[in-house]
Amino acid sequence: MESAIPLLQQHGENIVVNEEACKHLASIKENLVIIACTGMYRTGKSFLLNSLAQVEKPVFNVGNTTDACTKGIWIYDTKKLLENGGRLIYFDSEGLASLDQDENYDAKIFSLSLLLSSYFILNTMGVIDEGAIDRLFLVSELSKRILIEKDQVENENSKVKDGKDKKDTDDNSIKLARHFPRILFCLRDFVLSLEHNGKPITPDVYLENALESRTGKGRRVDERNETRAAIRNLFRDRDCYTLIRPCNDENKMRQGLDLSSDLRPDFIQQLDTLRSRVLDAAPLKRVDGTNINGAMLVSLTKAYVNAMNANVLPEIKSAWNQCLQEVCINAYEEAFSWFKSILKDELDISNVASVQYYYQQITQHKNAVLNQFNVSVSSASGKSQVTTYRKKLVESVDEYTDNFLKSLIFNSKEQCQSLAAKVWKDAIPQNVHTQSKGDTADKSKENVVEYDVILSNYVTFLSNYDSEATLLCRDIVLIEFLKKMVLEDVGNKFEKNNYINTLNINTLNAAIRRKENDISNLNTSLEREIKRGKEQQETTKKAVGVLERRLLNAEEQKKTVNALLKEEVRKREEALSLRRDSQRLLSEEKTKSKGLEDSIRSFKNEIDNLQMKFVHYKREVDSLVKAKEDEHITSLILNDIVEQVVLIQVAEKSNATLQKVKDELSRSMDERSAMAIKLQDLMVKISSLPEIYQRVLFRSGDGEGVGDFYDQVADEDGTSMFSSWFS
Ligand SMILES: Nc1nc2c(ncn2[C@@H]2O[C@H](COP(=O)(O)OP(=O)(O)OP(=O)(O)O)[C@@H](O)[C@H]2O)c(=O)[nH]1
Ligand SMILES: [Mg+2]
Repeated sequence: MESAIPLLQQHGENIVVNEEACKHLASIKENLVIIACTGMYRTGKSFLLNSLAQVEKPVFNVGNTTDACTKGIWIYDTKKLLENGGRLIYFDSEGLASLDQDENYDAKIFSLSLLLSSYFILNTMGVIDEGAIDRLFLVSELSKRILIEKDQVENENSKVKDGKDKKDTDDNSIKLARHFPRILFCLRDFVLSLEHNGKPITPDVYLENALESRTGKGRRVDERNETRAAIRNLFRDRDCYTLIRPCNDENKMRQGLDLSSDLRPDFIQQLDTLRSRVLDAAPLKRVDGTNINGAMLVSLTKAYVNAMNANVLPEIKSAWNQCLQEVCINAYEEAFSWFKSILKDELDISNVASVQYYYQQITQHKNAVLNQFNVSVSSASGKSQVTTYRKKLVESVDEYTDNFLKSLIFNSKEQCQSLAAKVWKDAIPQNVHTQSKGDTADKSKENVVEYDVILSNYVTFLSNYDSEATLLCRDIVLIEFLKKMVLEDVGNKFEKNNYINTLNINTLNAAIRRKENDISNLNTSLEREIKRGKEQQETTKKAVGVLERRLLNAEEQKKTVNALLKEEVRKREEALSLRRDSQRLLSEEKTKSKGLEDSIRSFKNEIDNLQMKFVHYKREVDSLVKAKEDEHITSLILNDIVEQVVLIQVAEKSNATLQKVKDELSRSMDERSAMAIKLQDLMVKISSLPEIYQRVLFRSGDGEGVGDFYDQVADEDGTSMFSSWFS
């Protein structure tokens, strides 16, 4: 807000509330601190408020003529929040006792400033003398001009009759005081030193002194004392502050003071002090213990103004109740219209699939709307109006919810019904039967075919309908529709046309008979199939039995073959071992036999030589003996003989060795024969094996180059030897 705007203006006999100001105020959600300034006209009230508001450019008009400048009540929203959280708003009011206003109007403006503010600055010029008290006579009127509640009027009347007017007015003032704001007496152009009985006093003390009843008699004295008492009774929290003249230059004062350049430094200092005092002391605006926000202030203002315009006394409680009611109504309407808009925005026949889904959604929105209402009326929580309107909101929401659902159902039904009609028309050919012509047989054929066609058409209809129908009433409309249309359709097709029905029945009967024959044939062939199947089953069973037995045998055979295989492997290993032994023995025997034969041959030769020598020597000995008797020769011969004997002995010895070798050879031959017999047995056993084992037994590939056994034997010893062994 760049400048102050009028809140209340005089319009003829009435006071008018400015809607622009109301709109602005109603937008203020924060609690308010309202500082109002009132007092005699042309006493620098607007100037003071501009100074307090610390604005570069004056926001309240300041006049420099004798004509009253401010008319009605103006407001300026500083948009600042004080430490107590209140948004600071200044009220500037029209001066009292101006030439162009009557006492009644002044009283109304004065009363409204009081009733609407939380901090009330009463601006007066100079000291609080008798004249100043006279000028404040309106205060003494307040208790008669403002009611706390209606019953008070009746009480007032009865009490006046009882002669208790004075005392009861004071009592009423005391009650009224609870609803009145803190007051600051701002004494302008105050030049005197504050002293009492020669001692310096504070402005507050000065005020209290000034408000004390004066002694003396007479109507004027009583009236002033009455005003003093009214001030004391109505304003329990009182402050007083003095300000010097802002400027010594009369011309400047007359032309209007410039807040930035014309003011005396002392005045500026006093203003600063006053500002901080006021802002520290200014409380939140409260009524009946409740903080007031912008909308509530508007409501109260209107209530008071309406009462005044109706020439009835403004009634605080009634205005407050009205205010609460309006707050609740506004909160109710705001919340309810939000609820309605949410429903309209979020729920329609395209997304509400079922009533259950609808109520689930509603529950969420309902909680939100109640929450919103509670926040809006939080400042008035606990008041009966809040409870009433919360209940009303719940009822309205429920009613709207039900109606909204009804409208959804209605719309969904309409959509489904028109859709069903359209889709039916598209999917179900009309007047099929009436169009069909031809002989009975053809018609029967046609009608038999038509069952499938009809079924297919129905399926098409259902599919098309399901894909586009809104879920909420889809099924119910479909059922209703089908009830009507299918009966009608079927009626059209099968009842209304008796001829075709008969044809259909005949055709159907024929078809049924054909089908029965078919079924009978099918049964017969089925029985045959079953029988054949059973036989096949038996055969299969047997085959399975055989296979199982074969499998068992195979298993057994497998076991036997494995055992045989193991046995044959063992035998083969044994045979191989034997073969190696035999080979080794044969080799040894061969070597031995060769040696022996050589020895025998050499011994035979030696023996032959010896025998030849012996025969020779014997012949010589015989010839010697025969020839003769020479002892010497005989001796020599004897020596030779001895020598020959020795040789013979050697030969005999050789013969013995030869015999031994022969024996050895003979024994070796015996062993070889025994070995051959063993081998022969083995070969007999081997030859009794299946050929495959023989092949396995004698196959080469063991890494030692062992070939076929027979071949090996033949290779090493020749066939003659092998044959000799096995002969
Ligand atoms: N003597 C004196 N004059 C002042 C003071 N403050 C302002 N003025 C002058 O008083 C004249 C009136 O000032 P306003 O602020 O318009 O007075 P007002 O009380 O608002 O007048 P209305 O709205 O007509 O009642 C102006 O010329 C100011 O310059 C002051 O403290 N002392
Ligand atoms: Mg003014």
